[in-house]
Amino acid sequence: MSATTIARQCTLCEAHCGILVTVEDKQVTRIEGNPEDVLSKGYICPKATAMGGLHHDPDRLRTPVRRVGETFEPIGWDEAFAEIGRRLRAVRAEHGSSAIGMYLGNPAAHSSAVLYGGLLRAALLTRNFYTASSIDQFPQEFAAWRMFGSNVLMPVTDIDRTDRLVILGANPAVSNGSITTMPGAKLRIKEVRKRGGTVVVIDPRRTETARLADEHVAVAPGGDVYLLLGMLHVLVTENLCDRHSIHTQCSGWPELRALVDGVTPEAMAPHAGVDAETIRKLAREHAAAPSAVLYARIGVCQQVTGTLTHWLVNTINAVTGNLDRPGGQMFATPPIDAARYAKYLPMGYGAWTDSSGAYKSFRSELPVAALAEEITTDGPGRIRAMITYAGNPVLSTPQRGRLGAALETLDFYVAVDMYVTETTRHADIILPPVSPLEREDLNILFPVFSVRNNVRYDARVFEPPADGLEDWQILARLVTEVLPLPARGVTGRVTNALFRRLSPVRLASAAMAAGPYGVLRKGRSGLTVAKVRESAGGIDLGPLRPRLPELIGTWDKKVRLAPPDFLTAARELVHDAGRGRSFTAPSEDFDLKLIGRRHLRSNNSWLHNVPSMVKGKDRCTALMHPADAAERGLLDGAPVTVTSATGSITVALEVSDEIRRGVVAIPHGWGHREPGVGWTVAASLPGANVNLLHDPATIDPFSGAAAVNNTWVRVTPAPLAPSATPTLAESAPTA
Ligand SMILES: Nc1nc2c(c(=O)[nH]1)N[C@H]1C(S)=C(S)[C@@H](COP(=O)(O)OP(=O)(O)OC[C@H]3O[C@@H](n4cnc5c(=O)[nH]c(N)nc54)[C@H](O)[C@@H]3O)O[C@H]1N2
Ligand SMILES: Nc1nc2c(c(=O)[nH]1)N[C@H]1C(S)=C(S)[C@@H](COP(=O)(O)OP(=O)(O)OC[C@H]3O[C@@H](n4cnc5c(=O)[nH]c(N)nc54)[C@H](O)[C@@H]3O)O[C@H]1N2
Ligand code: SF4
Ligand SMILES: [Mo]
Repeated sequence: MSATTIARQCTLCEAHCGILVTVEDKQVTRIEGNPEDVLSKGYICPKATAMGGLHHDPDRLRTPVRRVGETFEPIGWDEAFAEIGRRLRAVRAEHGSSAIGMYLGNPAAHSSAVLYGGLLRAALLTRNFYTASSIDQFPQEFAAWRMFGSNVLMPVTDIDRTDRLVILGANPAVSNGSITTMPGAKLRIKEVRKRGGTVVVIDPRRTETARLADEHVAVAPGGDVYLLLGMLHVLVTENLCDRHSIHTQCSGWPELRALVDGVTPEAMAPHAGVDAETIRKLAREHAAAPSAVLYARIGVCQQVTGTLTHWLVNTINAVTGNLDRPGGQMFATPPIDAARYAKYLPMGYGAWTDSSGAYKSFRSELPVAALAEEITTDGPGRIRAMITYAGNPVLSTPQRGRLGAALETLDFYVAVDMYVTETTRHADIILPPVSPLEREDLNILFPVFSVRNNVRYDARVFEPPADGLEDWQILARLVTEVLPLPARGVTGRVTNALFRRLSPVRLASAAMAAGPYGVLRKGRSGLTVAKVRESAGGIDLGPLRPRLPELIGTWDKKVRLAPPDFLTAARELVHDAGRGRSFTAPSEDFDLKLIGRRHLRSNNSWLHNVPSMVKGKDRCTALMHPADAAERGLLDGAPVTVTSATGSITVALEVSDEIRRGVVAIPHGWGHREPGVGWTVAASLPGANVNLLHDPATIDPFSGAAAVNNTWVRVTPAPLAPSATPTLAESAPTA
């Protein structure tokens, strides 16, 4: 049997690395990096091979299934859509539009089917719309919206040209970057140093990224906001700001200066957990470098100060003249220039709330932390039916362990997913898309956040099975089912026929024609999908170019350095800090701060069924400093109980001095031993759901994002047999 090799991308994470997939006898026999890929240049991480593992996984659903008692039975597509339509329309007729809730998970953003996700959302007209963004980049979007006039204008870190890269709350050596698409992040970081630049990592853990850096600053979790305020004070009082950039690009400079008056590094140091001299040095070196950029990501998003921290990150970049210039923070010019138009979209901020009034709508959706309560709380806004698409919120979001039971109480629940997961096991019907290797796509979202302008294409490696549907086709059928169509028998067929012709690739092709490189602007030399398809690894559209003030959505085209509500919140924070109250001070009952971490072979909750991804040691461990372990009499490898005000879980302890004292790190997305889960490999693995420890009420007050890096815990020996032979934790000198 001859082998064929097809170029496409790995769609598991934002990096979308170019891969070459070799197939022999219908089996994926090799996956390697595509050296011709214009962005990843041959780089792949160990997860890429999971694209093959997923495709061949016997546990992956290949046909729609309907729940019968405790099990699922196959059902035909037409029958499935007819039943879903009937049930959803009945719920809406009886209880109104918002009685149908919808949740969109992370992989939704990794294919252009997300366009149809948006269409379904619009067709539902529900206020109960949720996404993984509200446990992810919401604070970053909120800060972007207030400062630049659009939530899409989250600036990209120009890592390939910077002289100084300062990373806060991100571990790109493992994650390969997020909201700055930078495949091969490790190599890019090494390049900064090779060309004489400096890399600093600010993180409570000496991460894989920190090990590549010139300097590691072990900040206290949640301490960044204090550290950045201290830095800003130094920049202002020592006259280190770039006045020209401030005056031409920004507004709010006098208010910003007033804010940091008296906010000295000495005053901030105890709350940041970083000494004053380090804060001063960080400020001075940021200003002195020819170009410098602060890059912050999820570690600081998932904090109660998430929005404020991202505001200060953008602000420091701007006032040191590093906004919209090479080597600083820039905006991409993607082939579909979403940011240009996004500024006209209403954000619907606070237009409605959850039933308790605690969570405000932002980006016309509600924070996911409210979800379980919105299903179980009686009242006019109660969710009676759910649609989940590419998400596993039972594991991935804090719900006090109540979401699974809540899903059971629904009148009807339909999931679009290829697995029976901790979430979808509660569904009445599961609709599985074909495997990612069976779909064709154009990467339309991530060029908006890429370190170089580009466009890349995903070819099908396998022809989809005759009765297989791609996500977009499933979503399109769902749109038809929920639209209030008259004479449904006829109009439904017409709508379906219309949608069948409008694949996202076709839609993207039209949008690209009208974009900055499109045929409408460039004539025959313009970009077309055909040209992208023919390229060996996508088309490079050049380095990031300055885009201000054109792109900005504020009326005067100025960047807002001092949004009034941010100033008020920051003043309160400083005031509290002056009285010894801060987000980094431990409480009486709990003495350790819990944060998250990611592993190179894991992807949120869902690669744990591919054997090559989970082989080796237990990944879901509580990482603790040796001195903290010794103080508590805890043994490396022994099971420990981690308790917060919200819940308690048992995992194995891992002792290492890479983590700051007083901090414990546990990864999310584990705990697959629930009954009925269809992941047979994952179901046998150790680990627990860390989100049982996080309180959904702990949120970033601006964006409503779940602040899961702000949970206090206590760790005690577990009354269980140890899973491995424990060794006495070495006691380390106390810092
Ligand atoms: N405590 C804590 N919690 C966290 C985080 C953290 O750092 N700490 N991180 C958060 C972040 S950043 C994120 S993005 C979320 C992720 O949260 P979610 O998006 O809710 O969860 P995932 O684990 O990504 O689950 C993805 C699901 O989509 C399915 N899937 C995969 N590919 C496809 C596809 O192509 N089509 C369809 N239809 N389904 C598909 C998988 O089978 C899986 O069930 O988790 C968040 N949760
Ligand atoms: N291998 C792998 N890659 C992934 C994923 C995965 O699950 N596995 N998930 C993908 C997704 S959905 C996303 S959103 C991205 C996320 O990409 P990153 O943002 O790079 O995510 P993490 O690796 O979780 O890094 C967060 C860092 O923040 C640190 N941290 C925690 N609290 C604080 C704090 O208060 N201050 C500071 N300064 N640091 C803090 C943690 O120690 C951790 O090192 O990764 C993507 N890539
Ligand atoms: S970094 Fe790894 S998982 Fe992400 S796209 Fe590249 S190969 Fe795939
Ligand atoms: Mo994420």
